[in-house]
Amino acid sequence: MSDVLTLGETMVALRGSGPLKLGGSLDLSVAGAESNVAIGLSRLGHTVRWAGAVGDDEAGELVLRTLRAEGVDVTAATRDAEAPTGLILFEPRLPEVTRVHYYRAGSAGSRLAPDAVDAAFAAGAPRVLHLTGITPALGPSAAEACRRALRLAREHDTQVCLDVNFRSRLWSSEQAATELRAWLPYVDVLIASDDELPLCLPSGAATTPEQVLLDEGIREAVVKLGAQGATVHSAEGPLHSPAREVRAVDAVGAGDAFVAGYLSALLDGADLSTRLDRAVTTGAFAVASRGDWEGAPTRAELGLLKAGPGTVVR
Ligand code: KDG
Repeated sequence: MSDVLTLGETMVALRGSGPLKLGGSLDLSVAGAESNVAIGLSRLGHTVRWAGAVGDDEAGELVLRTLRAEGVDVTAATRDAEAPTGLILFEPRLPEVTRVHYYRAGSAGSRLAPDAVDAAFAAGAPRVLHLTGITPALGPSAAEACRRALRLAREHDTQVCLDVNFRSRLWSSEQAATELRAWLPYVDVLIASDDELPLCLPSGAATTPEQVLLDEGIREAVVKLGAQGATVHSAEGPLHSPAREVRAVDAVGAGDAFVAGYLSALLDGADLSTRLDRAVTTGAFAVASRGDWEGAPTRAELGLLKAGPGTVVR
């Protein structure tokens, strides 16, 4: 049994250093919101299974080797001989603005089959299932795989964490709202940025968004506020944590790192304040490092953020 099961698309990632149309060199890695969370959790000492699909190609091999090297269990991952591994290009266009280009329509990840989820649960039900709103946007099969995972989680008493992660390039806000609202009865921990919250709410809700979510049965509604930190809403009321101050290098992957920190402390049995504290800490590591997941801290490194500028650790 793993602590966490997650599923979604992981792509080959190419990162430029300036405008893509000018050419130049690109760094090769992998990226995917759910596998970013999986790596973050694995570095913090948790057992994680990733059940995505990759093509039967060298790009898929890169994805699987990378996840294996990071200690993520990929035994439930599938290879699709009929479709390629997806590709994502990152174009840092301004110091604070990165453009993303997807080449993932019809990819193996978008064709993830519900059977793969059965196989992942058959190997042992996890304590936590982590899903994002990206996977159901990829195609009907991937959406059905998520719905299957939600039903299996309920059958096995597995807690469910959903990170809304709205991607306007993949679907409309109406499509996202219809799908994700239907998921809410299965969700224990909902994580969203403040601008994503309305996607999860019935229209015309009379009270605060967070209260509506709690009334819907969400146990913890965690709202990411970027540089302002994050607030968790629960039956105990709201609890806020400011963001950790770091020199921002690359915000891509910060939300996933935040989720990894939050779930890590939840798995440790820590209270809400500790969950939030670890989440803003791991989020800050991601902001301070280039790449989707490369800067994720190990448990021993969590304290490094307290070291002052210019510190050399010998
Ligand atoms: O959170 C970072 C990821 O979103 C990104 O690297 C790739 O999963 C991705 C997506 O769909 O945008």
